[in-house]
Amino acid sequence: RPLRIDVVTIFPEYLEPLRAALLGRALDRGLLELGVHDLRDWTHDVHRAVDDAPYGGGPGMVMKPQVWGDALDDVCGERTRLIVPTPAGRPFTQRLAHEYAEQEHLVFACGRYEGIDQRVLTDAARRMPVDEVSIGDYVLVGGEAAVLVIAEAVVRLLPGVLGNPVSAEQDSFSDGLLEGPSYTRPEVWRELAVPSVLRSGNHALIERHRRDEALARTFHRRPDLLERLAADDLDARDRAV
Ligand code: 6GU
Repeated sequence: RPLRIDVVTIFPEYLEPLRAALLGRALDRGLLELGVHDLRDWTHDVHRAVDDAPYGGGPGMVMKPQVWGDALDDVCGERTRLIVPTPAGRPFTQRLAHEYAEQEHLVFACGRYEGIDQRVLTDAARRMPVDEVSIGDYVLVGGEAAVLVIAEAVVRLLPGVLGNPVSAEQDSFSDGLLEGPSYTRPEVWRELAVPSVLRSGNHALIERHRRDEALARTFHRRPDLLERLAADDLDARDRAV
């Protein structure tokens, strides 16, 4: 069964890249279904207003609950997982990407302005799982770019989408570490040599070398990931690095 993804946004053209490259191929091959919907199709007034001033005052505008309520009533189904990109969400991770890849139907609700009236999400959560997720500690203008990121991370995990399924298992994060460097021919380029162990043919030594490089890179760039590695994921040889 294909994964179905629906996106509700006031900028449907922003989601056009979803039909290109990797995701476009998954669509063509029937592994993925995609619907992109203009939120303004559910507006009630001649001005097609989607936002209003915030209760309690303050800067910015808040997206109106009636419009979002009607849109989600139409787009969501019995087996929908609703995903709301927001910098105030919980972190989107590779673990969550795997979870989403197992669902039947993902609906992304893209907020702009200062966000969506919280009652929309409270109401939706009466009928379906609702995740507010963030793709990192910085602020975007709206959720659209985050949907491109999340959808790509999820779709590449669907069976049949990647050419070579082992490559997903060897990704950064699959073992809790960043991936180390890669090399291809020539052996020496601009006086820079490929590490000789990679040309030794000794597969145990090569595995050990790659593990050492991954540990060193993770230590320097993402020490927080090492803290989280379970004690039993590190062997005595790892600890020596
Ligand atoms: Cl998921 N949405 C928005 N609007 N800003 C973000 C974000 C998401 N993640 C980081 N910044």
